[in-house]
Amino acid sequence: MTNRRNFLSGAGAITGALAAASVSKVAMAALPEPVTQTTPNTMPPLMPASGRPYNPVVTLNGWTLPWRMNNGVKEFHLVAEPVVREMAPGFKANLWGYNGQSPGPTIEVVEGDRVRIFVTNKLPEHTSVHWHGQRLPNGMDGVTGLTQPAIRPGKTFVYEFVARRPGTFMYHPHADEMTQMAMGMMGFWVTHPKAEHPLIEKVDRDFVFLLNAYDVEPGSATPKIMTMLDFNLWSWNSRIFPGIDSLNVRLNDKVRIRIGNLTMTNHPMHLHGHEFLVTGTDGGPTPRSTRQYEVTADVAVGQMRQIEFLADEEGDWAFHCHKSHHTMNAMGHDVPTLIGLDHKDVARQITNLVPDYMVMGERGMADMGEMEMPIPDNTARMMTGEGPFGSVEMGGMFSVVKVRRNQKPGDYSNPGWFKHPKGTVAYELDGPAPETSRQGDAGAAAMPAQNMPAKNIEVQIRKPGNGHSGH
Ligand SMILES: [Cu+2]
Repeated sequence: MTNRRNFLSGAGAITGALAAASVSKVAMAALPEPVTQTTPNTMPPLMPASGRPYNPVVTLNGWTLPWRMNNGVKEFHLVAEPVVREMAPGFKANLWGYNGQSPGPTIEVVEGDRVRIFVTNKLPEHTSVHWHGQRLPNGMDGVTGLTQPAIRPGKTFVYEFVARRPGTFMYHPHADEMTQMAMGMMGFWVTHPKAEHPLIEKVDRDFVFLLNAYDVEPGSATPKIMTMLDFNLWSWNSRIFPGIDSLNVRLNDKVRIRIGNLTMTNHPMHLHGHEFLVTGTDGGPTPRSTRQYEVTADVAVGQMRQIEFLADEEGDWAFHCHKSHHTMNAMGHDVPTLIGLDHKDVARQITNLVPDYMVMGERGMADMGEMEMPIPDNTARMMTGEGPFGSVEMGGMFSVVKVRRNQKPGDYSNPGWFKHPKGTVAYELDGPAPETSRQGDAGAAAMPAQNMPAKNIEVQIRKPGNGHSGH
């Protein structure tokens, strides 16, 4: 896609079909200083200081890669390298990533931008970068062996193309993929529209994250790379609950959340308290005729989904994968179901595996969330996260959308727990529970009035579709 103007500009312009390695000498002499990030905190949006204006996204527990303009070309420098990622407080994993973190930094550009990305390989093996979902010259597609030679350790390649269509994309290696994705090599890419777009709404908050998964044995720190399906850590941006930041928004904000799935299974993403529309995929904005209100959207393997909703209900709303074992952290496998069983023999077996293992599961597994069971060093608790009412009993792919009246526009800080208005929290019934009566028993068709709760709570009825005008 190199046009004559770019060629004549002499800014290290590269013809798309040419192998990047053979043309990069001039550019490499002056490649942009790589920027690294090591804090796992969610970084504030990176406001564009050069190039076309846009409304930046916020990467959950991540950041956006700064760029420099070079004769009208946006230049980025990605460094593929081993990193240490704190996946949750008290639990660090040895991963591979880009620029100090896994996932790598989010790349944000504007539709029509000419983009040049330098990729330096500091891994112990070769790699490449595939720009998932992009329209680009075939030789820039990053498939090792097919469209380019592998980037050997210590080498730098240059990719260059025009970000032709706006949307939600990602990047990842197309070289020894099973290892490199199992180790955390991936990143988000957003191409913002250059002008008002009939299918792309303006939003107040725009969050992005990738779904990823690891198999890290309790007590160790390096993922097992031969695992195909049986992962034990289900993460967003290589973080697991309670290590995933909440998504903090202002009441009545229009909120967009973009999600990409680079795990080996699908994830039905479920939002409480609101309905959303799927407004885009990695194929671009969805036609309006296809949009319907949902509270769960499945994100299949290798897919991206962007959802949008009006945050018009105050509170702390759970947002999570609906596969219940994806909202748990590492646990031993092959643990039998213990509910209602005499546990003594099983306890003896488990104790052989983990000394001081607490007997779990006689009454379900909720005990695991509450009690202080000894676990090996550097292991995330299976289900945890303290909430205002006790243990949340969640791990993995779980976070909270915090909708607050007083959250300032552009403020992404955590407002703390929701303060519920009086009379709006589920409450314990005083006195003994009523006798159970079976349906069909004589005289048991209707619940006796004396068993109804004594207190009255205010019930708010909201008509479906209200509050969505202009959404
Ligand atoms: Cu899931």
